[in-house]
Amino acid sequence: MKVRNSIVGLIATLVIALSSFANIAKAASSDPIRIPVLNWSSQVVMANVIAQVYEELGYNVELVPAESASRYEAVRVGDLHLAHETWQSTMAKPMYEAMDKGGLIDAGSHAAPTLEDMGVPNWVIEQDLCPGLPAWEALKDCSANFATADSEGKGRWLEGPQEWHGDVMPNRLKGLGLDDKWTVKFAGSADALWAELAAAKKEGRGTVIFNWTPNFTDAEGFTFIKFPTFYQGCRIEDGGSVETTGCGSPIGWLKKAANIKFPLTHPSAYKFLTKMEATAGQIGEMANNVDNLGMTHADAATAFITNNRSAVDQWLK
Ligand code: TMO
Repeated sequence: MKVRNSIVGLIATLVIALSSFANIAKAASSDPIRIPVLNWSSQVVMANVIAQVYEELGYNVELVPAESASRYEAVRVGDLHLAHETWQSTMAKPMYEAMDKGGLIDAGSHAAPTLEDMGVPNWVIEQDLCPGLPAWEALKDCSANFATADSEGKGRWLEGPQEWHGDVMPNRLKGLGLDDKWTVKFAGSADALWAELAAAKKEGRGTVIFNWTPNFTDAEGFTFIKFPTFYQGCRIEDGGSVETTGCGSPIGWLKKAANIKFPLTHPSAYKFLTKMEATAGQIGEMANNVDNLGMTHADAATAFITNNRSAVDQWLK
């Protein structure tokens, strides 16, 4: 009898201990995981992919509108838990600055090399609207074919929103000595870039836009202009001068970052983030689901997970 009582007591103690452990674990992870949402399709779809996987894992998730550069400080102080698409060319600096202050950690890279730069749809080359492309020197003699109503008689570079990378492209034109022939206009959104591609094609006029790879345009044919080779420090923002800032963009990495406490507060979620290594094809697919197929971001994410279930399961192992 006595033995039995003590076994019952032991089991009761264990049950209490286990349930309070479960409560602690639950308390730690009931803080919703805050994922930044920006303004280009693959980033937003990937935010939704991660959110849907985290919900499968039992976490609460919040999608939080954010800006490209300031998001790293938000991750550092814990207002956001992660940044899942960090493009080396335009986001390495704010990420490293947050890391240097302490509070943000590198959560590894995706399996895709990246490039963000100015370029042309392939038909601009096929129609010979700027003989000599993709070499940047060709731009010296063809600007007239790229003038628009808002470009003051110069050729127009349609940049992305200025929030993405400030004055890198206006400085590029100055660095190359092309600013008397070309001018930069900033698009209000990524969609405005895709609208410009369609409009220029329809009107049969030249167009130079900011674009990136991986993207849905990889499948349609887009050629990046070959600028002088990038090196660390060539841009004005990195300490360079007008003599060096004509450099092109680097072929870079695509990284993930997290708040330093994320591995402790949401361990399975952090592990998934580190193991998720999206390929160029997968990132292109995320963008294509929205920009070509017209899905909502949430539906695009669900379709992506269904179509890539074995990869997602691999990232969950
Ligand atoms: C940041 N982006 C991928 C749009 O160049």
